[in-house]
Amino acid sequence: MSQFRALAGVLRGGCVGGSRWLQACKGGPARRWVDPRRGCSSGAAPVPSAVASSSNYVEEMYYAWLEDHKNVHESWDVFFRNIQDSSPSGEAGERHPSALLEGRVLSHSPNMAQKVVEDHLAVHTLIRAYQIRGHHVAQLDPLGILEADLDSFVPSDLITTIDKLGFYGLDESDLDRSFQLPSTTFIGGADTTLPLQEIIRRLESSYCGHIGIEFMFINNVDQCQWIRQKFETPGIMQFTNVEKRTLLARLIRSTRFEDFLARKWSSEKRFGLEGCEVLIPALKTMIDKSSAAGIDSVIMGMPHRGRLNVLANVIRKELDQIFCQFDPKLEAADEGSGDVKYHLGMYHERINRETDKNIMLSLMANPSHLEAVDPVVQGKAKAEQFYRGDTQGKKVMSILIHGDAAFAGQGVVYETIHLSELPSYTTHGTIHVVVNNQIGFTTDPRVARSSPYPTDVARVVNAPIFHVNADDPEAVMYVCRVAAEWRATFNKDVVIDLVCYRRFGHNEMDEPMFTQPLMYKQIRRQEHVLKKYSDRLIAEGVVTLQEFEEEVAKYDKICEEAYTSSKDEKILHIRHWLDSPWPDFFTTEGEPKSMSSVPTGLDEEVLQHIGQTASSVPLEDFKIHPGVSRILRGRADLVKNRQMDWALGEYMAFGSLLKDGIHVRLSGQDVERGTFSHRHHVLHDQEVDKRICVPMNHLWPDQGPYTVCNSSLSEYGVLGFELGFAMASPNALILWEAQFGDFNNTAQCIIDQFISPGQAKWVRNNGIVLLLPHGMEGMGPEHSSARPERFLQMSNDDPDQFPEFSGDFEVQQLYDCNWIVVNCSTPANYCHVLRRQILLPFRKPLIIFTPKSLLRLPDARSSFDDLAKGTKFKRLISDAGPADQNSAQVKRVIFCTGKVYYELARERKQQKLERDIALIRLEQISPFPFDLVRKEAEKYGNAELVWCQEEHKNMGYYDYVRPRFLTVVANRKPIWYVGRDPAAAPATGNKSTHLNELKRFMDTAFNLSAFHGKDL
Ligand SMILES: Cc1ncc(C[n+]2csc(CCOP(=O)(O)OP(=O)(O)O)c2C)c(N)n1
Ligand SMILES: [Mg+2]
Repeated sequence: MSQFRALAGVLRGGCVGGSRWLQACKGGPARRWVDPRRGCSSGAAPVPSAVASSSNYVEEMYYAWLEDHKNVHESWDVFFRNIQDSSPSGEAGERHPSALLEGRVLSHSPNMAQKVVEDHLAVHTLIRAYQIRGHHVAQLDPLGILEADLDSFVPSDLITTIDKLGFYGLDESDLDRSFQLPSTTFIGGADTTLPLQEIIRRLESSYCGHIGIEFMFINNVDQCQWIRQKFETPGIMQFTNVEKRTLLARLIRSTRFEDFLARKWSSEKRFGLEGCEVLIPALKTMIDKSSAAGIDSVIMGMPHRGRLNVLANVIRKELDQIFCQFDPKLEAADEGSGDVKYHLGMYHERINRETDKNIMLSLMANPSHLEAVDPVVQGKAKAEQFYRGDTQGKKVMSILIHGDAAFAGQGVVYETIHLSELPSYTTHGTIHVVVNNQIGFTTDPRVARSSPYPTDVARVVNAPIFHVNADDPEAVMYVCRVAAEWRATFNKDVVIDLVCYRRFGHNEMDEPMFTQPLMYKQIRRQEHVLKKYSDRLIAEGVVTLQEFEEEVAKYDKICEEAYTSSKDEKILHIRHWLDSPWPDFFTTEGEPKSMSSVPTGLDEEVLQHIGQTASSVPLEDFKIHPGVSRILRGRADLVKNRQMDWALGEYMAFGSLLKDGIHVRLSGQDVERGTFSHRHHVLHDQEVDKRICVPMNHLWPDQGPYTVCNSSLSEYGVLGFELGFAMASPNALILWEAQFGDFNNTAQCIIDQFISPGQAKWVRNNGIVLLLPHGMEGMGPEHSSARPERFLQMSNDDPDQFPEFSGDFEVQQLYDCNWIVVNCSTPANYCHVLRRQILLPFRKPLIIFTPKSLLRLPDARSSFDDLAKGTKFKRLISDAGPADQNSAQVKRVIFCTGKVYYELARERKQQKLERDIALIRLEQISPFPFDLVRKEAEKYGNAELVWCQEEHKNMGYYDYVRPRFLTVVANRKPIWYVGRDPAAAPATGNKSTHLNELKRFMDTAFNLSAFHGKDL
């Protein structure tokens, strides 16, 4: 608003008033007009409506114009030309100024001038209308029967018929009149004026042909101009014969690959690309252009449709490796359960033929869950950029391919797109390609989305959207070229909407006529794009029929030969489909380099150094908040006493890993400070806006980098992102923290589909760490439980089998599990488990239930001794009190995990039962420490075994630990349950109920006759 006012003031005071302006300008340079494309003239005014009504002014302008047409602004030039052209015969050729003015201008000038100005404004508005709404009438549907924007309505400001000119107060007679083109269009090329007819023709061709562009919502004027220039400049969409032949060759490969699969495996699901064969040349064009711009690594994510074709013809996976996937008899060579062929990933380095440069292409493995892979791809791309120092995305980029229904319907698309501009999450521009076959399984778009296009979600980040008719391969290549240039120029997301069709059913077994009869009647009539394009190139003389047929035969032969050699394949190597190999981390066979447990203790001086940094402000003249100052002083006191709280324990873990050059990245909502205000990893100068200090990055000169970043308020997107980040390198500790543990369920898909089964499906390790604040503290149904039961239920260790391991039990067990679930009760053990995560010779996801009240509980502190050299992570913490000394007399052993230990310990002390009851903490819940639990059970051979948890009986750990305890004691003893009753909600909303529940189960825990006479 204020800017607008300031501008208005300048205009009022400026030389815009009639003859005053002319006089002032007369003394100026002879030519004061600037190229309208670059903006407004500083000293000249185009036809201003109010001014134009002044006959004096017009007269003066007219004389100036007669002297030399270039004396006046181009708009006045057009104006006088129009008047001359529309003068009665005789006058037109008459050069006597006063006669013309008297006859045509002076008597009519107010009306005439007004009309000319209005017409010009109308034409400007018309141009803008095409730029904004032209895409609504673009011919995007190859079938010619559907509306890509789900609306047959034609905007009234587009000139689809001559009578529509009336909308602007124009009519047919105006078609030959020339109009000045505004600076916001490039349709004129070198011409600054064009006849109306030509203006409309060019607008129609730029905006209403096979390409529909949505970009006028972009707030940045330069970016809008850039797009206008790319699509409006006459003749810009031309291709050389060589380019056309390359395009044809790629289309042949794409089409014939699908044909080949269909011929050989007619009844196999493969989710063919038929109807969008152009996707392959489209991706290749983007990659060519990006390679030319300096990109040498492209990370891609895509759903089922056309995936095998992308693997074959874009990534260039060996065809025999793809074909052998169809052999049902092949046995898998690797551990794990594997995945179906259209979910597997791939990683391949090759030479880009167009640029002769090396390029790494990887397609991430993904689950069936549509769009779930999007944030994972972004995280992986970000990590590669980070480790390569590619701070602007000039070397590494991501491409995401989507289905139309999924892109519109899945919320994770929004969550991912919303990361695109955030400093710690941006990948500096993603090219999104939507395979818009105008159907999702059996569902029509009109009932699948409320937005006009499936791509509207991308508008929120000002990404331009290029809709294109997929049956026009050259139009598709053009938008791909522009998209790649856009990404290279602006480092922002861009969307290509390939409007196509699906030639067959959802998969090859499906009958689409059940649900889309008319659409499929049309599809059956639809000529194949390869046929259409080859006919066209043959007609143009770009290729001969013989050349075309030879190219087809050549590729068919390649497929046949690969098919033959695929039959020699005896074993299926899932390892060959790895999307993120870590070559130096494993042996050449992909095995861990050692299998022994790792000491995770630290030197005293390291602990002291980290402790001091954690309690100080490493920058000069940096004023922190007094509250933070108090926290740092508290830390300093702890360090002086060789003690640590939770935050210090975390500091010790991160700091010591950084010392070894490990990258540590902690991401999640409000992680910088910590939801519970305990962490304070980022200090804020109280006097200088946005000045921050991350002490963790000031520990050692050659330390690894520490990244701590508050994320967007998303779990699905951000956890997926961090999982992808953790894929890039084994030498990084990547942690995602939920604000409260239960919020992990909005990221359930990432947990269920990637984290739990990732290695089993795709033979890839991942060491992501989830920090899930958990604990029943009377905070209500939410904010209490991180749902341990869900994680434990997915743990793959056998409850009924006592494992017989040779070698190092702890490490072997970790190696065999799908993930590690811990609930540490001390800061030292938390530090150990984080360090173990990196020091292990393999990577497993680590789920940590983290405390809330324990963050500050004095009893829950650790001594530096607990982290001293030679110490290690304790999977189980034995009782070290009187019970331990008289184990045979102990009547009850209570096993527990996490915070409830402190409540039990307090109560036991109060009731003076320390000799009778042993308290044992399970710190690593899964994989279950069978060996250590057995030792404890044997040690307290005369005692009852109790499992105590604060969670409700149908939640928490009970269902997981119970069968394992029974396996340990060979079913000879019961394991009694103490805890809250079963419930539907994870916790009560009522504080007093919460306390009553606590009291009740504490009473049971310490009532030594509670289970007497009870049946098992
Ligand atoms: C999250 C999720 N929900 C449901 C499905 C089941 N499903 C598989 S494909 C599909 C239709 C997808 O349509 P679209 O995104 O347009 O892709 P197309 O198959 O048309 O290429 C559905 C609903 C799924 N795979 N993932
Ligand atoms: Mg679809």
